[in-house]
Amino acid sequence: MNMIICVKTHIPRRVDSQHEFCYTYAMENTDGKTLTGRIIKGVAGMYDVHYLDGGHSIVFTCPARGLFKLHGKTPLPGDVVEIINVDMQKRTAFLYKILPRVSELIRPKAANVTQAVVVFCLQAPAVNMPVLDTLLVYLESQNIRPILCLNKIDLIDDREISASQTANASQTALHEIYSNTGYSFHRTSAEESEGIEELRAAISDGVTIFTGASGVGKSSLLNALFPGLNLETGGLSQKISRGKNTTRTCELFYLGEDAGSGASYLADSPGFTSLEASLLTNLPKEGIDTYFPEFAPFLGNCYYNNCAHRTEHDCAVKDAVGTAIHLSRYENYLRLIV
Ligand SMILES: Nc1nc2c(ncn2[C@@H]2O[C@H](COP(=O)(O)OP(=O)(O)O)[C@@H](O)[C@H]2O)c(=O)[nH]1
Ligand SMILES: [Mg+2]
Ligand SMILES: [Zn+2]
Repeated sequence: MNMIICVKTHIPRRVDSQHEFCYTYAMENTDGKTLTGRIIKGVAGMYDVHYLDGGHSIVFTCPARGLFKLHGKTPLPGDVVEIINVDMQKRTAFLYKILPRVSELIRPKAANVTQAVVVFCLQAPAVNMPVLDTLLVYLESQNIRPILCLNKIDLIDDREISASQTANASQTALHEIYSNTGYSFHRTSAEESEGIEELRAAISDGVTIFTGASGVGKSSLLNALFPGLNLETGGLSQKISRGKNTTRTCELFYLGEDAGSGASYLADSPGFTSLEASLLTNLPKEGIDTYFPEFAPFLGNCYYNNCAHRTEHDCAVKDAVGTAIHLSRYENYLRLIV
């Protein structure tokens, strides 16, 4: 029988906690096997770990309480983990090790998110451009690829669009604002099943999260994309889960495995109400300009090496505003640096 002497040597030399720790967690690794899976859900120290056994999905319920607290690390949905003491009958195991993270999101708390579908709409609620750009910068800073999704296009009245002159009021203008960012731009209606196939095709392997303000239709879109999910819509689930204090983490849904590529997972997220404030405090203070992809061709060409692209003369970024860089994006950049 193969004994795991847990991580005794790594923990602080406090006799009490060490004893308690080892009593609780120095378990026998009954079959000597370590499996690698992905955390899809975590509630109160218990984690659901998804494991693929030759294409067959198994979810193990794993305790981890104590282990990661001692190491100052909390397991998150999306974490790739090693589990031991695997009981195939009971579907239980023990969370043993968190593998290094590629990215970490704070809202909702999730690890290794590879791309984010950023959902917004023109009405009910109307998109807030500074908040949208703040979110995009935040995702860029976390190494998460944004995918833009304008939802509720069924509500857009064509006659109004042609009459409208303001950037916020027309989908064409919105598309234009992001045309040089390289972000893919989808138009959808969860209500009338428009653009759903195209959006589904954009969801690749890895962890894809749906984010955006409350009420834009994230859960509705996920239900339209994957009818088996049965997520609650209309803000109901948010209110309930907030009461239970579970809004800060999320649950991943396993979508399947593509031949040749890895497994893919989806995550819904509760709507944010004060996203701008919470993200701003977590934004890096430097290099904001590098998180605007359309600035990239101009960044080395300013007169000053440390140009903030504000009041400096001979600024290549400012020169590109109105052509390669949309004014709306530049203005929101300025908001973030002052
Ligand atoms: N007209 C219209 N309403 C939608 C669409 N998508 C979602 N909704 C409605 O918008 C409200 C919020 O949707 P929900 O999916 O809960 O938004 P979430 O908070 O982003 O998850 C619900 O009443 C939905 O029925 C859409 O494409 N068109
Ligand atoms: Mg929702
Ligand atoms: Zn400049």
